[in-house]
Amino acid sequence: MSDANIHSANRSGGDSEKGLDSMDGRGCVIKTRHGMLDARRRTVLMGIINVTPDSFYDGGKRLDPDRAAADGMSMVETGADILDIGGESTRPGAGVVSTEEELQRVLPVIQRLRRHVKVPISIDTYKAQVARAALIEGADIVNDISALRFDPQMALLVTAEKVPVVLMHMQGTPQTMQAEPHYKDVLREVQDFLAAQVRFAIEAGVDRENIIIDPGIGFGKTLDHNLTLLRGLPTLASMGQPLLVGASRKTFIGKILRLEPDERLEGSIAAAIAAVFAGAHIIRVHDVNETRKAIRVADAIRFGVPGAQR
Ligand code: 7PJ
Repeated sequence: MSDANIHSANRSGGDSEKGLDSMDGRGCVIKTRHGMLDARRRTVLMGIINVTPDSFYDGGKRLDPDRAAADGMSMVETGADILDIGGESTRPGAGVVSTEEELQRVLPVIQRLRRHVKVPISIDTYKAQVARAALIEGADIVNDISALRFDPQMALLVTAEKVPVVLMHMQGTPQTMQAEPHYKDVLREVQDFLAAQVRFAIEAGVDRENIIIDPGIGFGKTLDHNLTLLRGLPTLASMGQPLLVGASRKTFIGKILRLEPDERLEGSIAAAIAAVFAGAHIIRVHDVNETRKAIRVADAIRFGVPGAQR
């Protein structure tokens, strides 16, 4: 593996610097077919590319695969460590897309990106057939919002392919999830769900080090549920798996600020930084350039700047 493929801060730190680091290194390093993601001393940033007509923020912008791939390349130039490609909107109430349609949307984008970028690519799908085709075209990570529940073939696929998989919590389905989200203890229930799905994945043959967990901000959650989960991230980080958080431009930010998706950048950055300090390892965002700058400062506060004067 070449140095260019190692997405890490490459920095050695003494024990005295462990203060804000919730992890002892366990669950912080993810190996992919296109290099290693090392979140021990820097936050890993995932850029979102939705190839859909109806995603709530970037829907319709990237149906042209050349445009989608160009956007992905500029995300990498401005600091994306992973590109997450999705072909079906999972916004509340969105319609289901056929496998054929989803494939036609995502594959040309993955093919183009694979020729031009070295960073790992993740495929945002709960369909094993879509994930399989994406992996063949050079994708590296499966991002399954159903945490291996919607397609029984998915666990077999990620086991056979030995690729990292994101297990995300969701109450209900994208069609029903916002109807009446209900929990007795949202943090406890999300943690129990993720622990159960991690166990299920391991029993199916997935390596523990390939399992990334995600509380699924906005997926069957009220404003209060989302805030409780973000506040409770240290509990989820303590499960010992890499922790991914996606809050970018979501409705809960709109509810706090009374702003539409295109006006939620500052709120999204605040949520990203709060997640970073609460122990998230990977942050999934629409706005890579802006979020990367904020996270660089947050990471410098957490870990120091390599080579900085005392
Ligand atoms: C998430 C996702 C998330 C993971 C979406 C949106 C809705 N995958 N896919 N986590 N959200 N792992 O981008 O707002 O939070 S689609």
